[in-house]
Amino acid sequence: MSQFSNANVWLSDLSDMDVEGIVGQIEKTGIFCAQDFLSQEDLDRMKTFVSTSLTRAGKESVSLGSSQLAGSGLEELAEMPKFKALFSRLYTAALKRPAPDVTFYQILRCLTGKTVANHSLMFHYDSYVITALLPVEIPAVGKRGDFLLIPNTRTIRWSYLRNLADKAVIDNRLMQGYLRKRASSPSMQRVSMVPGNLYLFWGYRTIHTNEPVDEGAVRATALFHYADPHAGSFVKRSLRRA
Ligand SMILES: O=C(O)CCC(=O)C(=O)O
Ligand SMILES: [Fe+2]
Repeated sequence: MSQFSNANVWLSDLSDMDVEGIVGQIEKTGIFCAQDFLSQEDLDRMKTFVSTSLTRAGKESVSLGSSQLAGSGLEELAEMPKFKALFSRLYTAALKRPAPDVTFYQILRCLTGKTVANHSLMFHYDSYVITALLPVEIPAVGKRGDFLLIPNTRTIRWSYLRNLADKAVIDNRLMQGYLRKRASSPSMQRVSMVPGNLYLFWGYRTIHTNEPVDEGAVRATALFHYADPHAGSFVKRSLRRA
């Protein structure tokens, strides 16, 4: 079977009404799930890639960027015109603005070993408007590393300093402690992700994180982040340089 056969069919059939429907669902429930986005073949190739990467990393957690994904299939997905178009279509439908060029801030996060805790329960807002999460491997037993979210708690800030202020509110011990306590309460939305499904949410607007997994287990997720509202910000550039 050809690569990304399921994804191709789903993306080809997606009408503008469907895209509006996805936007509506993310606004209302915080997250949209496209089931079986990957075929078993696509998943197997990615799983093999994860396992090789973890062996290379000494069986500890590792995050790989776009330049390190050759052979995984994820770099091919990121270049697929129909996949890229999904993001610009969602952007325009949601923000009623022309969409910027689609280039992804892409990562493959592989969590395992003693380092799992360092990469779990770190609540944050992403720097990008749209986040797509593609679980490749999720433990079948023990702690599954559920995805936790409090959806759409802020609007897109067109001011970079306002964005930094929001981030500062979340990124401190007191708030992280509060959110961790809330993690087990019903007020926190929880998604037990299924490998091969594609999950879409407003990463910039949503407080989110993942729960840990057991040391001996593997949790691997591919992330596609799109559209930094502050890409052209003079303040951002100035601060980076400082
Ligand atoms: O792996 C996950 O479930 C979420 C990761 C995430 O939010 C991120 O890398 O920005
Ligand atoms: Fe994130």
